[in-house]
Amino acid sequence: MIVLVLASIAISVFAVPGFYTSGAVANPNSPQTCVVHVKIINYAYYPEKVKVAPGCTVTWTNKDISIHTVTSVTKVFHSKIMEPGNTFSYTFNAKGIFGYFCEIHNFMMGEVVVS
Ligand SMILES: [Cu+2]
Repeated sequence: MIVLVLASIAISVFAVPGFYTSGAVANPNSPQTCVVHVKIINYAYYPEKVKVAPGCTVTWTNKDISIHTVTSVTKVFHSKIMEPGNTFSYTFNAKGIFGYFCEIHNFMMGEVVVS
């Protein structure tokens, strides 16, 4: 009986969503689940700089009241105009430093470091 109770406690602990995943942290051991989120808030990318492992996907979400873009400095990736609430994703397979900006507001800049 005690064993059964302990077993059910253990199952409920491990069944908690997110128990193993930490969301924003890139895990090179499971590239298929590697998604890093960047928010666009108040005319800025947050966080402004993210560091990921090769194979990771970065997803930008426009949480601002204005339209924006995510445009690679070296033309590696380029979102369409993102309305509030829209998302844009790009999977970084190559190592490097990828600067990007907003075509509408040139002062908005961010960076993805793949290493
Ligand atoms: Cu913008």
